[in-house]
Amino acid sequence: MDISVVTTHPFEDQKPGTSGLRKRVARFRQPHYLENFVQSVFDSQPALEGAELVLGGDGRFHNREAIQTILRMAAANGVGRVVVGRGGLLSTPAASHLIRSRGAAGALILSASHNPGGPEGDFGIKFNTAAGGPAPPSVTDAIHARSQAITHYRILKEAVHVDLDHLHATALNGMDVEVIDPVAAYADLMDQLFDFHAIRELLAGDFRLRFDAMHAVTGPYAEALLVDRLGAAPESILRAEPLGDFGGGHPDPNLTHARLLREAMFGRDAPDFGAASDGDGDRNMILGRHFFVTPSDSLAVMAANAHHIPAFADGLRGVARSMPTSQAVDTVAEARGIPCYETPTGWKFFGNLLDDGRIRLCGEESFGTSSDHVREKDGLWAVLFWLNLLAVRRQSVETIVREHWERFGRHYYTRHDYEGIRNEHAEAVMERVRDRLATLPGQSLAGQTVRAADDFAYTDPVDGSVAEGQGLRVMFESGARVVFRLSGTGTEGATLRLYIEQHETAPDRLALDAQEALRPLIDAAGELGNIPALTGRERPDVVT
Ligand code: VG1
Ligand code: CO
Repeated sequence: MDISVVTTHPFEDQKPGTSGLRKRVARFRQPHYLENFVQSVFDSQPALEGAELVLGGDGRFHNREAIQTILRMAAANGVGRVVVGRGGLLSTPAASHLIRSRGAAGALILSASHNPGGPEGDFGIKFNTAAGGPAPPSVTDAIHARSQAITHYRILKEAVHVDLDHLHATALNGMDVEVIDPVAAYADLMDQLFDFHAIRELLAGDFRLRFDAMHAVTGPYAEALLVDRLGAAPESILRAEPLGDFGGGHPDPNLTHARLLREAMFGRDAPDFGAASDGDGDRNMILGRHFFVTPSDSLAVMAANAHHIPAFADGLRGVARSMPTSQAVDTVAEARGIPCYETPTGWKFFGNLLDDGRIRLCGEESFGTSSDHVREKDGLWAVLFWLNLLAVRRQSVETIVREHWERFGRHYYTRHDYEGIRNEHAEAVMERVRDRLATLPGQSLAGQTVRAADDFAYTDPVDGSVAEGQGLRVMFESGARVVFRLSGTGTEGATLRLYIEQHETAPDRLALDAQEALRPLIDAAGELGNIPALTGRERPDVVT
């Protein structure tokens, strides 16, 4: 089959963000746009030649077309074999597992995660390395540099169409293509990590659960695991069918976007346990009956209860959290005498710590938790962790969390997002706060004394690489914190994130409403950033 060498020109906007390259679908469908980025991956990653590449996506609009294009390009670039999930589907954690278990050289995962889909929505692509995790900054920088100098890309001349809907093996210009079950290997891995027998017993009783797949990729995974292997009632899974536009919603598991689930869990006759995942299956939201578990608390509860889970029989060694995540897990780590690392936002920063065996559990405030079983955050893994814990402790989600607070204190936590504001407005807020960092220590804000304030920079303890400009931190003597950060996953304007936390140990102050408990700090942060005046927004768009 003939190969075309197509002449092209760089697109100036191909710099990957927090997690891959995300743009509007229309941008991605522009001639050469996807091709340029994919060729930049092949050009900057010579290890893919002759090797195996894992390929799949979250099923959003344009997923299948992009897969056909990438297959033709992989064949024209000398890739040895491509393993594709049936239907073009692979959750992000399942792709990570396939890389590691098959010894593949990397993966291309087509997803814009929690961003909306459909023809008017977003599309995305991320490259994971042979270690299984998201490409670190050194790799994304190399891909980006290549995209800015690209002149040609290689693709099979003929518009061959590989059947993605049946399990089979075929060849494309000498390259092997294998269409595999996207779920089986991942489900087997879960079976090794958790006590499925105990969970089956729990679900065989009067325990009821709801899982909201949000019409994204986790539907087939949840059905295989929760229903087929663990015996949950089929109607436990909401919105199980992956749809190109996610049924019109944001596949973002929080109380705003997972409204159906929220109503079920806070309504009459609510189930015992509720959970949701996002577009590509790496996020999780955990709920009990009439009870919401913040992601930061979920991570801390996991750290405190890991010994109940078979996978952690040998202990945790260490844990890590992204900088804006609450310090609830630090408190547990301290009590257990294990290290707790603080990394910048984005899963790629956990990779070295996991590979080096320094940590076995990590998480982010943005509904992401996972362990060393893969190199990605993992939504269904978190759900199974909680189910395993509930099966062992035989207490409600609420009781487990309240007992945790009694023991370790409660880290009141909230994140306020100002979405789609003008770039210059977001920058103005950041600059104003940055300008004040040096003079903040010793000052009093909201009746509390500032201990330190900085622009967070991280030196990776394994390879010494440095990441700067990772968010502005204001830290108080009480341990409270206020963090300002700009999102790196949006596709339109800027999103300003304000993260606020405060530790509370007084027994009579553990059951307050988080927004109320944090009100003085929220107001002080708004003033410090002069947010209403500089952005024209009186209140945030999303509060979690
Ligand atoms: C957000 C979250 C971050 C997460 C990232 C990717 O990034 O804050 O914690 O790792 O999304 O998650 P940002 O830059 O918008 O704050 V996912 O589920 O989109 O792969
Ligand atoms: Co995601």
